[in-house]
Amino acid sequence: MESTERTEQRKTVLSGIQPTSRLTLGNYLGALKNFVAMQEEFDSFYMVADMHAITVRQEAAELRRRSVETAALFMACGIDPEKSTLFIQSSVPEHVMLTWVLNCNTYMGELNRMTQFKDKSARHADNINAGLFTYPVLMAADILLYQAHLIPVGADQKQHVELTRDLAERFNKLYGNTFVVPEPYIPKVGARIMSLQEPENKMSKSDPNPNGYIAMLDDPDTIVRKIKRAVTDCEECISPDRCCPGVYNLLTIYSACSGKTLEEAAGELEGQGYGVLKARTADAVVSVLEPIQKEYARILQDKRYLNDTLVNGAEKAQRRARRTVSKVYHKVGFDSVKR
Ligand code: ATP
Ligand code: LTN
Repeated sequence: MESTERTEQRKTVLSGIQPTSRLTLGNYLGALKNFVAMQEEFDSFYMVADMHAITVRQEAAELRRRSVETAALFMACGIDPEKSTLFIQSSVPEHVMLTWVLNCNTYMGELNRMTQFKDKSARHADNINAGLFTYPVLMAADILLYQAHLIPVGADQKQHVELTRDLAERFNKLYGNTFVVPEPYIPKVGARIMSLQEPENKMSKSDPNPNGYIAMLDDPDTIVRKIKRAVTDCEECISPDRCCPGVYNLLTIYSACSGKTLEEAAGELEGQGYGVLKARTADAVVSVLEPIQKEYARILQDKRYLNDTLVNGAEKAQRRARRTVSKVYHKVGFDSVKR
């Protein structure tokens, strides 16, 4: 096993999603869908980022349940544990071991510039904790531990991957070549799905208004209803340029879920009115999500298989992570005692 891993020639992909709430269509189109496609070509590591989740208060029993459910949803979308390494972040302690070293090589000014920190601290003003501030460093550790080349994420995470690149380059310069410098992989269509109610904001699983997002587990009637109610913000204009954010968002969703390009989708719907756009979009979304929901229900019934899969995933991930941590701990001088 070790030797096949060492001779692995393919590039490595890593990404994660926080189990903070029920995942949305934005998480699917911006991230998960690409995870599935990329596992065919790359050596892929996908994790449920439960350590990231506690930057905002979580109830322990709920976090535990959601972490496993999120892993089941990854599998239902097509993440195949035979092809990818699927694991829960907290089950690989090396993430924390590398984080400390990276923390000591990150400047306060760099973290102060992170827009997600500014947004989240405004939304959770009663709990602006140090973890929320240093969260991008934990994310950098997630990536650098696995020597990942490509990071599939939505547009909002680009800044964090750029920070990771800076930290990798800084460390490599100071201590000699240690980390692969990663690149973000951001899809052309679907990198920023917007709220159905306020199309100038990102569709978010923590939106207090459930009509703003489509949860991946919403039933077909709910999906149809939410899309029917979506804000359309201009006269009858269906066009692949972004003149009207609400309409453009629906067109993007239709395109990403039907496999058509934006131009093909706009051409097909031109002159047809928003009723038709909404009906086609709802049909396309239901036909993507319904099979995932059935598979999710099936996987969740076999808790033992699910747990075994996550144990295997953690062991496989840890083998890779340990190699990087040993290298780093040696370089910074943390191996003074020889056992
Ligand atoms: P929250 O909104 O609660 O902060 P989130 O929905 O952004 O959370 P994350 O776990 O932070 O969820 O994101 C997981 C992945 O999904 C990231 O790669 C992120 O870029 C992507 N993503 C999240 N929302 C969208 C969206 N609306 N459009 C496209 N990609 C998205
Ligand atoms: N911070 C990410 C989730 C995440 C992640 C990662 C994504 C945690 N670790 C490593 C890519 C690579 C977010 O979406 N909020």
